[in-house]
Amino acid sequence: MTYVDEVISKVKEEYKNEPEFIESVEGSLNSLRLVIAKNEDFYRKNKILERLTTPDRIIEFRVPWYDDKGELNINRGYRVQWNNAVGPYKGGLRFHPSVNLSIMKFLAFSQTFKNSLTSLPMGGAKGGSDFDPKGKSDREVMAFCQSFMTELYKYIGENKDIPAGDIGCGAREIGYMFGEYRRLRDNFVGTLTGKGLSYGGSLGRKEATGYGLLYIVDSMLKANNLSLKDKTVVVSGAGNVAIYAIEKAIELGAKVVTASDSSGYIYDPNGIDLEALKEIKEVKRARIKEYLNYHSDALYVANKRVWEVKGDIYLPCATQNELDLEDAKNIVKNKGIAVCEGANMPTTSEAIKYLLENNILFLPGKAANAGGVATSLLEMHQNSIRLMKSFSEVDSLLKGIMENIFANIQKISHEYNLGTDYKSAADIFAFIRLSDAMVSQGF
Ligand code: NDP
Ligand code: 2IT
Repeated sequence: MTYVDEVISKVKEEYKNEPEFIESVEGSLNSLRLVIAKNEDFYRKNKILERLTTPDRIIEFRVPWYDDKGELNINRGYRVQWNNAVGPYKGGLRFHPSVNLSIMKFLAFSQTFKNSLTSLPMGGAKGGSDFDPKGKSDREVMAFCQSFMTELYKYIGENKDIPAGDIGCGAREIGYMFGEYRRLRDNFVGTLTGKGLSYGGSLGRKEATGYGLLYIVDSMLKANNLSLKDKTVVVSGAGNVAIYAIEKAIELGAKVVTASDSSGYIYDPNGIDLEALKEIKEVKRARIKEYLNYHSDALYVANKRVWEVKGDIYLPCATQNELDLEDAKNIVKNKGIAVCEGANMPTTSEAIKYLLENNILFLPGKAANAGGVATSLLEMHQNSIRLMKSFSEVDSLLKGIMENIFANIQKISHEYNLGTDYKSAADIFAFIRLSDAMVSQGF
């Protein structure tokens, strides 16, 4: 049995009840076959794959908070600190009822690869809670966030572990957590990123994941003699990543025809009205169906996914496993050009295989959505030097980082003869850096 197969089967056996974690490990380790085969004895001797698939530590805690009816609620909180070989732990916090240990572990594991791929000094972590901010009052969200931080603050720090946002955790939640952290530490340091602009946040962080996605899509299309101009783009989600992906896609000359939430999707053949979408989602925190109040000629499709819509570029920006084999078949049938992941692991492994076999350009989330965490690093940098960069400075650094990620992926693709298998190339690049850092620092 090869070393890769050995470790995959151990992980599958040991963590049978953690399907998302297994899926992410299998996905990455399968990409590494060529690089491991070059020096299998060395990697085996240093137990590199065992080390990479085992988190440094998992912190799990109780989060009690009172709702507006005066009732006590108990949620589960997590922080999974995966690997800090290349820099302090870094990664977001997800607040969603589906959060469990398997999801936390898959996210922390892939964050470690993503952060390594940026070439920046950031290790990997993820955290969150099964708390659902949807439908809660501001006071309830604040009560939850304060309680969550009352426990989390013990384990984080500006040089140790720097959380940020993710699904269900935006500027409001980061603000409440930062306030509590500052109070508990009695110190003003940038231990969270995604902060508001009035208290240490970075210009451009809000836009960074979506903008970064489009910058790397643009690089990839150019490398394949294509461009975004006049392309039809199909986007899923209507949250932070989706909204700013739509904004930049429009700016780069494409037409975006969809947006969605967990209830259904909007199809607007005239192009999504971004201002309406921002008002519905960022201001009113309402359902996507409300878009019909702004554009009655758009179509609302309940309980279905956007992948049935004909387009050129498909950008899944909602959640994991939202694009499966059937969806991939639709995309191929509709002569799509590319699928690029704004979300983390939105495409199932069967769907990725089918897309690659059918020559659809595919960019994995760990490359395509790395602009968010990269700009978090720029926020940390600004906090450390007590200065604020302008929007255009941050944006041009972000663009450079995304172009550099794509250039590194291409270099590996050439070296390993991978053609346009950017997924394997991204994993290999991230792995080489991590492995080198771990071996150099001893066991
Ligand atoms: P938001 O909470 O802002 O938005 C999430 C969007 O996805 C909403 O439209 C939500 O709909 C939808 N969604 C969430 N869960 C589900 C589900 N189970 N089924 C269908 N739709 C769902 O999160 P973000 O935009 O920040 O995150 C989106 C994705 O991008 C996630 O995978 C995240 O991990 C990833 N990501 C985020 C980064 C960031 O900087 N924020 C950076 C890199 C990756 P509804 O409101 O109905 O739940
Ligand atoms: O998945 C991700 O990269 C994020 N949610 C952003 C993490 C961060 O630390 O900014």
